[in-house]
Amino acid sequence: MNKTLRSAVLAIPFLAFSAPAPASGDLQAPATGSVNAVDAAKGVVNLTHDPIPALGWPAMTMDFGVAGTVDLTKVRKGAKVSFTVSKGPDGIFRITDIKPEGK
Ligand SMILES: [Cu+2]
Repeated sequence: MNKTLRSAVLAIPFLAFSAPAPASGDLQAPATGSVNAVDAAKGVVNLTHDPIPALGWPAMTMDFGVAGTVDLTKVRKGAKVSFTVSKGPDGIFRITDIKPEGK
C-alpha cells in the first residue's frame, strides 16, 4: 500500500465522529478557569475561563449565574476551578457545578 492511500484509509474512521446536535436545554460542557469575584447572595460568579471547545467559546472573562443547587459560599476569589456550564431551556448558560480544580 502506498503512503497516500494508507493515510486515506486511516482517516476514514474519523469521519464517523460528527458530534450530534444536543437537544435544546440539554447542552452542557466542562470548563476550567479562575475566580475573579463571587457574589453568593446573588448567585453570580465572575470567572476568567479557558476556551470551551464544546460550546465554541474562546477564553474570556465574564459573569456567570449559577443554578439554585450550586453553593457559592465555598468558592474563593483567586481559586482555580473546574465547572460545568449548562444551557437552560430559557437559552441562558449557567454554572450547574463548580469545584476546586483537580478535586
Ligand atoms: Cu465566556
